[in-house]
Amino acid sequence: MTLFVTGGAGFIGGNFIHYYLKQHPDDRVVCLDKLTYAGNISTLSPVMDNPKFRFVKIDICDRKAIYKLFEEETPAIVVNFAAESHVDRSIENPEIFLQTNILGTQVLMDACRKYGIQRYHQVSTDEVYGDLPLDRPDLFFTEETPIQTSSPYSSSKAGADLLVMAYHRTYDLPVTISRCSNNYGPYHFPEKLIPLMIVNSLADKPLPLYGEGLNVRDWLYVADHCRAIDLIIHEGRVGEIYNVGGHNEMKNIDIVKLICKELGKPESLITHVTDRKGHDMRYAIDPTKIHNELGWLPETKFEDGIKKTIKWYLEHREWWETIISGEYQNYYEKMYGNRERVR
Ligand code: NAD
Ligand code: TDX
Repeated sequence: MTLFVTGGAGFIGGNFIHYYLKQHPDDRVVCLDKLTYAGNISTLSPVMDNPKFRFVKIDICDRKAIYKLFEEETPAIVVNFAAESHVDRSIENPEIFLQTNILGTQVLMDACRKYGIQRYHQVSTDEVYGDLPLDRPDLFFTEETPIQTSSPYSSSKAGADLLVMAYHRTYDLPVTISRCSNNYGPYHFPEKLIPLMIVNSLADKPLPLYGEGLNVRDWLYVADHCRAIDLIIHEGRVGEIYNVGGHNEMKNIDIVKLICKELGKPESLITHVTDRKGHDMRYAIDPTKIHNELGWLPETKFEDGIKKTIKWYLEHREWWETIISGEYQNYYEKMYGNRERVR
Protein backbone atom coordinates (compact mmCIF):
# COMPACT_ATOMS: atom_id res chain seq x y z
CA MET A 1 0.00 0.00 0.00
CA THR A 2 1.31 3.45 -0.90
CA LEU A 3 0.57 6.49 1.21
CA PHE A 4 1.11 10.07 0.01
CA VAL A 5 2.11 12.52 2.72
CA THR A 6 2.13 16.12 1.54
CA GLY A 7 4.10 18.69 3.54
CA GLY A 8 6.22 15.91 5.03
CA ALA A 9 9.33 18.10 5.27
CA GLY A 10 7.50 20.33 7.75
CA PHE A 11 6.97 19.96 11.47
CA ILE A 12 3.96 17.65 11.86
CA GLY A 13 4.26 15.94 8.47
CA GLY A 14 7.90 15.07 9.23
CA ASN A 15 7.00 13.65 12.63
CA PHE A 16 4.15 11.73 10.98
CA ILE A 17 6.47 10.13 8.40
CA HIS A 18 8.87 8.94 11.12
CA TYR A 19 5.94 7.63 13.14
CA TYR A 20 4.18 5.95 10.21
CA LEU A 21 7.21 4.12 8.82
CA LYS A 22 7.83 2.65 12.29
CA GLN A 23 4.21 1.61 12.81
CA HIS A 24 3.61 0.27 9.28
CA PRO A 25 6.93 -1.10 7.99
CA ASP A 26 5.20 -2.84 5.05
CA ASP A 27 3.62 0.33 3.65
CA ARG A 28 5.36 2.70 1.24
CA VAL A 29 5.41 6.40 2.02
CA VAL A 30 5.89 9.04 -0.65
CA CYS A 31 6.50 12.54 0.68
CA LEU A 32 5.37 15.42 -1.55
CA ASP A 33 6.84 18.76 -0.48
CA LYS A 34 7.62 22.05 -2.20
CA LEU A 35 10.37 22.82 0.34
CA THR A 36 9.20 26.33 1.14
CA TYR A 37 11.01 28.25 3.89
CA ALA A 38 9.21 25.92 6.36
CA GLY A 39 10.28 22.67 4.72
CA ASN A 40 13.55 21.10 5.83
CA ILE A 41 14.86 18.12 3.98
CA SER A 42 17.17 17.42 6.94
CA THR A 43 14.06 16.55 8.97
CA LEU A 44 13.73 13.50 6.71
CA SER A 45 17.40 12.46 6.64
CA PRO A 46 16.78 9.57 9.12
CA VAL A 47 14.45 7.91 6.56
CA MET A 48 16.04 8.94 3.26
CA ASP A 49 17.73 5.55 2.84
CA ASN A 50 14.65 3.55 3.80
CA PRO A 51 13.60 1.60 0.66
CA LYS A 52 9.94 2.13 1.66
CA PHE A 53 10.37 5.91 1.45
CA ARG A 54 10.51 8.31 -1.49
CA PHE A 55 10.83 12.10 -1.45
CA VAL A 56 9.45 14.20 -4.31
CA LYS A 57 9.95 17.96 -4.48
CA ILE A 58 6.65 19.19 -5.84
CA ASP A 59 4.11 21.99 -5.42
CA ILE A 60 0.62 20.68 -4.59
CA CYS A 61 -0.78 23.52 -6.74
CA ASP A 62 1.03 22.14 -9.82
CA ARG A 63 -1.83 20.15 -11.31
CA LYS A 64 0.13 18.60 -14.16
CA ALA A 65 2.97 17.38 -11.94
CA ILE A 66 0.57 16.11 -9.28
CA TYR A 67 -1.49 14.14 -11.82
CA LYS A 68 1.69 12.62 -13.24
CA LEU A 69 2.81 11.48 -9.79
CA PHE A 70 -0.62 9.98 -9.00
CA GLU A 71 -0.52 8.08 -12.28
CA GLU A 72 2.95 6.76 -11.49
CA GLU A 73 2.40 5.85 -7.83
CA THR A 74 -1.38 5.15 -7.52
CA PRO A 75 -1.57 5.96 -3.79
CA ALA A 76 -4.28 4.32 -1.67
CA ILE A 77 -4.29 7.08 0.96
CA VAL A 78 -3.40 10.77 0.81
CA VAL A 79 -2.73 12.73 4.00
CA ASN A 80 -2.54 16.45 3.29
CA PHE A 81 -0.32 18.37 5.72
CA ALA A 82 1.01 20.78 3.08
CA ALA A 83 0.08 24.32 4.00
CA GLU A 84 1.25 27.77 4.80
CA SER A 85 0.85 27.47 8.55
CA HIS A 86 1.98 30.64 10.34
CA VAL A 87 -0.73 33.11 11.41
CA ASP A 88 1.66 36.11 11.56
CA ARG A 89 2.81 35.53 7.97
CA SER A 90 -0.82 35.29 6.84
CA ILE A 91 -1.47 38.73 8.33
CA GLU A 92 1.45 40.15 6.28
CA ASN A 93 0.63 38.36 3.02
CA PRO A 94 -2.61 36.34 2.75
CA GLU A 95 -2.40 35.39 -0.93
CA ILE A 96 -0.05 32.40 -0.76
CA PHE A 97 -2.26 31.01 2.04
CA LEU A 98 -5.27 30.98 -0.24
CA GLN A 99 -3.25 29.45 -3.07
CA THR A 100 -1.63 26.60 -1.19
CA ASN A 101 -4.21 25.91 1.47
CA ILE A 102 -7.35 26.08 -0.70
CA LEU A 103 -6.31 25.64 -4.33
CA GLY A 104 -3.62 23.08 -3.48
CA THR A 105 -6.22 21.06 -1.60
CA GLN A 106 -8.48 21.21 -4.64
CA VAL A 107 -5.73 19.92 -6.96
CA LEU A 108 -5.03 16.98 -4.63
CA MET A 109 -8.71 16.05 -4.38
CA ASP A 110 -9.17 16.34 -8.17
CA ALA A 111 -6.25 13.93 -8.57
CA CYS A 112 -7.89 11.58 -6.05
CA ARG A 113 -11.11 11.66 -8.08
CA LYS A 114 -9.32 11.10 -11.37
CA TYR A 115 -7.08 8.21 -10.27
CA GLY A 116 -9.20 6.75 -7.45
CA ILE A 117 -8.41 6.67 -3.75
CA GLN A 118 -9.31 4.74 -0.59
CA ARG A 119 -9.04 7.79 1.64
CA TYR A 120 -8.21 11.48 1.39
CA HIS A 121 -7.39 12.96 4.79
CA GLN A 122 -7.25 16.70 5.40
CA VAL A 123 -5.14 17.88 8.33
CA SER A 124 -7.01 20.91 9.61
CA THR A 125 -6.90 23.01 12.74
CA ASP A 126 -8.96 24.10 15.74
CA GLU A 127 -8.45 27.67 14.52
CA VAL A 128 -11.36 27.22 12.09
CA TYR A 129 -13.69 27.55 15.11
CA GLY A 130 -12.38 31.03 15.97
CA ASP A 131 -11.79 31.63 19.66
CA LEU A 132 -13.47 31.23 23.05
CA PRO A 133 -13.74 33.89 25.77
CA LEU A 134 -11.34 33.67 28.73
CA ASP A 135 -14.18 33.98 31.26
CA ARG A 136 -16.08 30.87 30.04
CA PRO A 137 -13.83 27.91 30.95
CA ASP A 138 -16.89 25.66 30.54
CA LEU A 139 -16.89 26.18 26.73
CA PHE A 140 -15.00 23.88 24.32
CA PHE A 141 -14.84 23.40 20.54
CA THR A 142 -16.86 20.39 19.42
CA GLU A 143 -17.19 19.19 15.81
CA GLU A 144 -20.56 21.03 15.76
CA THR A 145 -19.10 24.41 16.76
CA PRO A 146 -19.75 26.83 13.87
CA ILE A 147 -16.83 27.89 11.72
CA GLN A 148 -15.93 31.49 12.57
CA THR A 149 -12.39 32.38 11.58
CA SER A 150 -10.17 35.26 12.67
CA SER A 151 -7.03 35.30 10.49
CA PRO A 152 -6.34 34.83 6.78
CA TYR A 153 -4.60 31.58 7.80
CA SER A 154 -7.61 30.14 9.63
CA SER A 155 -9.96 31.36 6.89
CA SER A 156 -7.90 29.54 4.28
CA LYS A 157 -7.96 26.34 6.37
CA ALA A 158 -11.73 26.69 6.85
CA GLY A 159 -12.18 27.26 3.10
CA ALA A 160 -10.28 24.04 2.42
CA ASP A 161 -12.38 22.13 4.97
CA LEU A 162 -15.61 23.29 3.31
CA LEU A 163 -14.28 22.20 -0.07
CA VAL A 164 -13.30 18.78 1.32
CA MET A 165 -16.83 18.23 2.66
CA ALA A 166 -18.28 19.45 -0.66
CA TYR A 167 -16.15 16.91 -2.58
CA HIS A 168 -17.48 14.22 -0.28
CA ARG A 169 -21.12 15.17 -0.75
CA THR A 170 -20.97 16.02 -4.46
CA TYR A 171 -18.48 13.47 -5.79
CA ASP A 172 -18.60 10.88 -3.02
CA LEU A 173 -14.86 11.30 -2.36
CA PRO A 174 -13.95 9.20 0.72
CA VAL A 175 -12.65 11.97 2.98
CA THR A 176 -11.92 12.58 6.65
CA ILE A 177 -10.83 15.77 8.42
CA SER A 178 -8.95 16.19 11.71
CA ARG A 179 -8.94 19.49 13.58
CA CYS A 180 -6.13 19.56 16.09
CA SER A 181 -5.04 22.07 18.70
CA ASN A 182 -1.50 23.53 18.97
CA ASN A 183 1.26 20.95 18.56
CA TYR A 184 4.75 21.07 20.03
CA GLY A 185 7.77 18.76 19.83
CA PRO A 186 10.86 18.03 17.67
CA TYR A 187 11.37 19.68 14.25
CA HIS A 188 9.08 22.62 15.09
CA PHE A 189 10.09 25.65 13.01
CA PRO A 190 11.46 28.38 15.31
CA GLU A 191 8.98 31.06 14.16
CA LYS A 192 6.31 29.44 16.39
CA LEU A 193 5.95 30.25 20.09
CA ILE A 194 7.62 27.29 21.85
CA PRO A 195 10.68 26.76 19.60
CA LEU A 196 11.16 30.52 19.21
CA MET A 197 11.26 30.97 22.98
CA ILE A 198 13.66 28.03 23.42
CA VAL A 199 16.04 29.26 20.72
CA ASN A 200 15.96 32.90 21.92
CA SER A 201 16.47 31.83 25.56
CA LEU A 202 19.54 29.83 24.59
CA ALA A 203 20.98 32.95 22.96
CA ASP A 204 19.92 35.18 25.91
CA LYS A 205 17.81 37.20 23.47
CA PRO A 206 14.53 38.99 24.43
CA LEU A 207 11.46 36.72 24.52
CA PRO A 208 8.76 38.63 22.57
CA LEU A 209 5.40 37.97 24.20
CA TYR A 210 2.42 39.44 22.35
CA GLY A 211 0.32 41.79 24.51
CA GLU A 212 -0.23 40.65 28.08
CA GLY A 213 0.54 37.02 27.22
CA LEU A 214 -2.80 35.88 28.65
CA ASN A 215 -3.99 34.11 25.48
CA VAL A 216 -4.65 30.43 26.02
CA ARG A 217 -3.62 27.58 23.71
CA ASP A 218 -4.40 23.86 24.14
CA TRP A 219 -1.01 22.12 23.65
CA LEU A 220 -0.60 18.57 22.34
CA TYR A 221 2.64 16.63 21.91
CA VAL A 222 3.11 16.03 18.19
CA ALA A 223 3.40 12.22 18.45
CA ASP A 224 -0.10 12.12 19.95
CA HIS A 225 -1.42 14.02 16.93
CA CYS A 226 0.37 11.56 14.58
CA ARG A 227 -1.26 8.62 16.36
CA ALA A 228 -4.68 10.26 16.04
CA ILE A 229 -4.26 10.72 12.28
CA ASP A 230 -3.06 7.12 11.89
CA LEU A 231 -6.22 5.93 13.66
CA ILE A 232 -8.52 8.18 11.63
CA ILE A 233 -7.16 7.13 8.23
CA HIS A 234 -7.49 3.44 9.08
CA GLU A 235 -10.51 3.30 11.37
CA GLY A 236 -12.28 6.65 11.13
CA ARG A 237 -15.64 6.94 9.40
CA VAL A 238 -15.69 8.44 5.91
CA GLY A 239 -17.22 11.92 5.74
CA GLU A 240 -16.48 12.65 9.41
CA ILE A 241 -14.60 15.41 11.20
CA TYR A 242 -12.58 14.54 14.31
CA ASN A 243 -11.35 17.11 16.84
CA VAL A 244 -7.96 16.24 18.38
CA GLY A 245 -6.73 17.77 21.64
CA GLY A 246 -5.60 16.75 25.08
CA HIS A 247 -7.24 19.18 27.53
CA ASN A 248 -3.99 20.98 28.18
CA GLU A 249 -4.81 24.66 28.19
CA MET A 250 -2.03 27.06 29.11
CA LYS A 251 -1.50 30.81 29.02
CA ASN A 252 1.35 31.95 26.76
CA ILE A 253 3.06 33.71 29.64
CA ASP A 254 3.11 30.53 31.72
CA ILE A 255 4.67 28.58 28.83
CA VAL A 256 7.41 31.16 28.43
CA LYS A 257 8.11 31.28 32.18
CA LEU A 258 8.34 27.48 32.21
CA ILE A 259 10.87 27.51 29.35
CA CYS A 260 12.96 30.12 31.26
CA LYS A 261 12.84 27.91 34.35
CA GLU A 262 13.82 24.73 32.48
CA LEU A 263 16.75 26.49 30.80
CA GLY A 264 17.84 28.39 33.93
CA LYS A 265 17.25 31.78 32.27
CA PRO A 266 15.89 34.92 34.01
CA GLU A 267 12.26 35.92 33.42
CA SER A 268 13.60 39.44 32.77
CA LEU A 269 14.22 38.22 29.19
CA ILE A 270 10.42 38.28 28.69
CA THR A 271 9.52 41.39 26.68
CA HIS A 272 5.89 42.36 26.16
CA VAL A 273 5.49 43.57 22.56
CA THR A 274 2.65 44.84 20.35
CA ASP A 275 -0.17 42.31 20.18
CA ARG A 276 -0.97 40.21 17.09
CA LYS A 277 -3.80 41.76 15.03
CA GLY A 278 -7.10 39.89 15.58
CA HIS A 279 -5.37 37.72 18.21
CA ASP A 280 -7.54 34.73 19.22
CA MET A 281 -7.98 34.59 23.02
CA ARG A 282 -8.53 30.94 23.82
CA TYR A 283 -8.57 27.58 22.04
CA ALA A 284 -9.89 24.49 23.81
CA ILE A 285 -10.80 21.20 22.14
CA ASP A 286 -13.44 18.72 23.23
CA PRO A 287 -11.95 15.38 22.06
CA THR A 288 -14.93 13.22 23.16
CA LYS A 289 -15.75 12.00 19.64
CA ILE A 290 -12.29 10.62 18.78
CA HIS A 291 -12.04 9.10 22.24
CA ASN A 292 -15.43 7.38 22.07
CA GLU A 293 -15.18 6.22 18.45
CA LEU A 294 -11.50 5.39 18.08
CA GLY A 295 -10.28 5.04 21.67
CA TRP A 296 -7.74 7.84 21.22
CA LEU A 297 -6.28 9.56 24.28
CA PRO A 298 -3.12 11.64 24.53
CA GLU A 299 -0.17 9.72 26.00
CA THR A 300 2.37 12.47 26.68
CA LYS A 301 1.78 14.81 29.62
CA PHE A 302 2.83 18.42 29.04
CA GLU A 303 5.43 18.34 31.87
CA ASP A 304 7.18 15.44 30.11
CA GLY A 305 6.61 16.65 26.56
CA ILE A 306 8.10 20.08 27.15
CA LYS A 307 11.18 18.54 28.80
CA LYS A 308 11.62 16.13 25.86
CA THR A 309 11.19 19.03 23.44
CA ILE A 310 13.76 21.26 25.15
CA LYS A 311 16.18 18.32 25.29
CA TRP A 312 15.67 17.75 21.56
CA TYR A 313 16.52 21.40 20.77
CA LEU A 314 19.62 21.17 22.96
CA GLU A 315 20.75 18.00 21.19
CA HIS A 316 19.91 19.13 17.63
CA ARG A 317 21.47 22.55 17.47
CA GLU A 318 22.65 22.03 13.90
CA TRP A 319 19.01 21.54 12.75
CA TRP A 320 17.79 24.91 14.01
CA GLU A 321 21.07 26.84 13.76
CA THR A 322 21.02 26.27 10.00
CA ILE A 323 17.48 27.62 9.85
CA ILE A 324 18.07 30.72 11.92
CA SER A 325 21.27 31.63 10.10
CA GLY A 326 19.52 31.99 6.72
CA GLU A 327 16.43 33.75 5.43
CA TYR A 328 14.96 33.53 8.93
CA GLN A 329 17.11 36.52 9.97
CA ASN A 330 15.26 38.79 7.50
CA TYR A 331 11.93 37.42 8.67
CA TYR A 332 12.83 38.02 12.32
CA GLU A 333 13.92 41.60 11.67
CA LYS A 334 10.74 42.30 9.68
CA MET A 335 8.34 40.78 12.23
CA TYR A 336 9.98 41.78 15.50
CA GLY A 337 12.23 44.77 14.55
CA ASN A 338 9.25 47.14 14.40
CA ARG A 339 7.15 45.51 17.09
CA GLU A 340 7.05 48.06 19.89
CA ARG A 341 8.01 47.06 23.39
CA VAL A 342 4.82 47.75 25.37
CA ARG A 343 6.27 47.46 28.85
P1 NAD B 1 4.87 23.60 8.61
O1 NAD B 1 4.76 25.02 8.16
O2 NAD B 1 5.93 23.23 9.59
O3 NAD B 1 5.07 22.65 7.34
C1 NAD B 1 4.37 22.83 6.15
C2 NAD B 1 5.06 22.01 5.06
O4 NAD B 1 4.28 22.13 3.85
C3 NAD B 1 6.48 22.47 4.72
O5 NAD B 1 7.35 21.37 4.62
C4 NAD B 1 6.33 23.16 3.37
O6 NAD B 1 7.50 23.09 2.56
C5 NAD B 1 5.17 22.38 2.77
N1 NAD B 1 4.44 23.15 1.74
C6 NAD B 1 3.98 24.42 1.84
N2 NAD B 1 3.40 24.79 0.70
C7 NAD B 1 3.46 23.71 -0.14
C8 NAD B 1 3.01 23.46 -1.46
N3 NAD B 1 2.37 24.40 -2.17
N4 NAD B 1 3.22 22.25 -2.00
C9 NAD B 1 3.87 21.28 -1.31
N5 NAD B 1 4.34 21.46 -0.06
C10 NAD B 1 4.12 22.67 0.52
O7 NAD B 1 3.43 23.23 9.15
P2 NAD B 1 3.00 22.26 10.37
O8 NAD B 1 3.01 23.04 11.62
O9 NAD B 1 3.74 21.00 10.25
O10 NAD B 1 1.47 22.01 9.98
C11 NAD B 1 1.11 20.94 9.11
C12 NAD B 1 -0.39 20.96 8.92
O11 NAD B 1 -1.04 20.82 10.18
C13 NAD B 1 -0.91 22.26 8.31
O12 NAD B 1 -1.93 21.94 7.41
C14 NAD B 1 -1.48 23.02 9.50
O13 NAD B 1 -2.53 23.85 9.11
C15 NAD B 1 -1.96 21.89 10.39
N6 NAD B 1 -1.96 22.14 11.84
C16 NAD B 1 -0.84 22.59 12.47
C17 NAD B 1 -0.87 22.75 13.86
C18 NAD B 1 0.36 23.21 14.62
O14 NAD B 1 0.28 23.41 15.84
N7 NAD B 1 1.52 23.36 13.99
C19 NAD B 1 -2.01 22.45 14.59
C20 NAD B 1 -3.16 22.00 13.89
C21 NAD B 1 -3.11 21.83 12.52
O1 TDX C 1 6.68 35.53 19.15
C1 TDX C 1 5.56 35.14 19.51
N1 TDX C 1 5.01 35.64 20.65
C2 TDX C 1 3.77 35.29 21.11
O2 TDX C 1 3.31 35.78 22.15
C3 TDX C 1 4.82 34.15 18.78
C4 TDX C 1 5.37 33.55 17.52
C5 TDX C 1 3.57 33.78 19.25
N2 TDX C 1 3.04 34.36 20.36
C6 TDX C 1 1.69 33.92 20.83
C7 TDX C 1 0.60 33.99 19.78
C8 TDX C 1 -0.31 32.84 20.17
O3 TDX C 1 -1.22 33.28 21.16
O4 TDX C 1 1.79 32.55 21.18
C9 TDX C 1 0.63 31.81 20.80
C10 TDX C 1 1.01 30.69 19.86
O5 TDX C 1 1.44 31.29 18.64
P1 TDX C 1 1.92 30.42 17.39
O6 TDX C 1 3.02 29.53 17.83
O7 TDX C 1 2.16 31.36 16.25
O8 TDX C 1 0.65 29.48 17.14
P2 TDX C 1 -0.90 29.80 16.84
O9 TDX C 1 -1.08 31.15 16.28
O10 TDX C 1 -1.66 29.45 18.08
O11 TDX C 1 -1.18 28.73 15.67
C11 TDX C 1 -0.66 27.38 15.77
O12 TDX C 1 -1.65 26.48 16.20
C12 TDX C 1 -2.68 26.16 15.30
C13 TDX C 1 -0.06 26.92 14.44
O13 TDX C 1 0.94 27.84 14.00
C14 TDX C 1 -1.14 26.74 13.40
O14 TDX C 1 -0.58 26.25 12.18
C15 TDX C 1 -2.16 25.77 13.93
O15 TDX C 1 -3.23 25.65 13.04
